[in-house]
Amino acid sequence: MNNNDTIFAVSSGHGKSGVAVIRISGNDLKNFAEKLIGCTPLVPRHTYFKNLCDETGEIIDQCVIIYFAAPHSFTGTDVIEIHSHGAPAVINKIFDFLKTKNMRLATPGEFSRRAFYAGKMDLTDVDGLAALLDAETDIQRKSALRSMMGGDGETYNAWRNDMIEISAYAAAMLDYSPDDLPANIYERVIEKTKKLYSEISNALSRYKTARAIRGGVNIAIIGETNVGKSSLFNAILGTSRAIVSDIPGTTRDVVSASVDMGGYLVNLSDTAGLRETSDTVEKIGIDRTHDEIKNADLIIHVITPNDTPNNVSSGELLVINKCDTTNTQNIKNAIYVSAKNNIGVDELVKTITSKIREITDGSESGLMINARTYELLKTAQSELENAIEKSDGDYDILSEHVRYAADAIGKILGTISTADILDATFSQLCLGK
Ligand SMILES: Nc1nc2c(ncn2[C@@H]2O[C@H](COP(=O)(O)OP(=O)(O)O)[C@@H](O)[C@H]2O)c(=O)[nH]1
Ligand SMILES: [Mg+2]
Repeated sequence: MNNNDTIFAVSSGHGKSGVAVIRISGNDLKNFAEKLIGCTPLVPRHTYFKNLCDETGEIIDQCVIIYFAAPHSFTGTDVIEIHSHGAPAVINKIFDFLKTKNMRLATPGEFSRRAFYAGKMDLTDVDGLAALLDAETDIQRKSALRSMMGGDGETYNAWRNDMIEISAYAAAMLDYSPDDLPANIYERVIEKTKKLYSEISNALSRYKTARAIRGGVNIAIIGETNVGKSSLFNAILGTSRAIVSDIPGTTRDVVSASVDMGGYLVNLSDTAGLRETSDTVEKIGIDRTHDEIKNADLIIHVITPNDTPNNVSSGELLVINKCDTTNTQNIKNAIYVSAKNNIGVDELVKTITSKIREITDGSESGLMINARTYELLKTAQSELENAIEKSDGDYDILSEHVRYAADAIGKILGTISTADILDATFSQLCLGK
């Protein structure tokens, strides 16, 4: 990959569409843009409606063309955007034409990589962009957008600057004899380090919820056989995904589906009913149910009006199904529904949504932590802990550990980067980004 190459790709979606946006990035595209548009001098960021012609003068398509002069572009290089009709034949013809101009197809994420090198984005912005392109629900959109627009980068930069300051300050203390230093200076530096430690620990404790927003909240429907778990699963989804029958032990495997509940992406699972069984296959299903329970962020525990809620753990949402078979609704904190007759299901979905809101605790406004940033934050946290626990008045040790912590944050931002980190981050992105 050469940063001096002129690259191009379709930046809009793939497949047939009304309009396709083809983006070109290169070091000096002014002359090419002038020829393409047939106008000198060009006004950058101005839209030109033109017949786009190939080198023989044949019209390829009617297009809107925009020229962005460096550094005021997505990549920081010169950029041309061609808005053509979205037909594959048009796009292919434009690509063929561009290839004759010594340009090549971009690799996935290559435009963003250029933006990163030009200082237009840090790695947390790139993570945010990747998450935004994947966003399926409104909450995911918000959380990703915040990260992409630099909200996360700001927090990380502030932490890193504080760490560099503490480390440099501690190192400077070494040059003075203790008698020349103000009283309590060591304690004051430690206090600052502790504050950073607690802020990072706080962010880390939200990882599970941040992950739930990004990957979806795991919700499992559990209960004994025949209480109506599969019926409820179908009623929530509004489709007949799981098999419903009055034969106990019908559901033997976990059936999962993704559903948008109040803007949250939910991975809803219907499980095998919990009971003693000698059936080998059903036993495997019940083991899987137990795994599902472990993984769940929220459990919906279903019983019927004939059952007593003995085995319901705290934190589980108690649902009493088959409410059509009883006139009494006297169990507190339970939600009465009839999956079969679609009674109370909307209420249940509302309750689930507010539970999710409680679990995620407004995490969409916090740092968007992914697997990469999680590991590096853990490193920063443990280095700060070392600084607090192990320095014992020794400025050298204090300075060193806090500097390691600053390095970890630098890696999150990409200020300190290795080829591996960059490759992993940019490869999340698709072609044309
Ligand atoms: N009366 C009544 N029967 C229901 C209701 N929901 C489910 N059932 C019946 O209960 C039986 C077991 O349902 P199913 O969803 O397979 O239960 P699961 O074993 O817990 O998954 C089926 O015969 C359903 O038709 C309900 O709300 N009212
Ligand atoms: Mg079932």
